[in-house]
Amino acid sequence: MIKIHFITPFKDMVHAVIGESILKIAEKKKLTQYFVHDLFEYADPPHYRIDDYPFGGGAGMVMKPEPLFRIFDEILDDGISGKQTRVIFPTPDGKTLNQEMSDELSKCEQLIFINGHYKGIDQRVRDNLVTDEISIGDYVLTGGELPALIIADTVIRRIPGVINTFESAETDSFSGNLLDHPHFTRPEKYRGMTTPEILLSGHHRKIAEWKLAKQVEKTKIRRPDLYKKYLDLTKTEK
Ligand code: 6GU
Repeated sequence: MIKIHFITPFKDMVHAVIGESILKIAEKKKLTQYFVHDLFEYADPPHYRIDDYPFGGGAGMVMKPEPLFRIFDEILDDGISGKQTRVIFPTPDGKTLNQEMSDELSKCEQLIFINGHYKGIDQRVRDNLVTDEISIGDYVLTGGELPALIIADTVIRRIPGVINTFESAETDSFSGNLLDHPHFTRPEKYRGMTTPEILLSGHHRKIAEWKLAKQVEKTKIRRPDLYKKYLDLTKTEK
């Protein structure tokens, strides 16, 4: 069972996401266990500040180191430090997330997400506690909760048993460097719009060929970068 911690000043935001849908089912199935740590509980009275002005000046506040170090003292006190643990800091200046990174993280015993804020977190936390700095793309968000939850979601769905058929996760976009093919379900004809004949033919080999052709066609148009990877890979396989 993988333990996933979220350290956050906005715990309701985290609970809202982990308390629904597949992430919740994963916990019910005892494949995951979630811990949400409220950063404010580790700040000093009487003001319980978690951020402060940056030394040297500049715009924006910086998250203070003490509450974060205290939470880590506590997590490590629980005797879980020896296990395979990764400490993830979602940040726009991190390495861009991809499927390979999610797959690797899904094999860890414990993940700790530090949900920070764009303008920063004291560098000593990054230097001494964080193992992985991950960005979810080239755009700016208001805080670390959404990216942490997105990263966690991509990791959790790769844990065997979380998604009903492992095949379903295997055949999604990005596995094999191809995007997914189109899908159709009943009704066969709707408001004059039809389903491709081939999918109704029952001819398994031809259907598989059609799906692959559609995947290749879509990838070539939408993601030339992935298409190149796909070509290079199929070349080396041959
Ligand atoms: Cl991981 N955090 C924030 N705050 N903004 C981002 C991001 C992460 N990745 C892209 N933009």
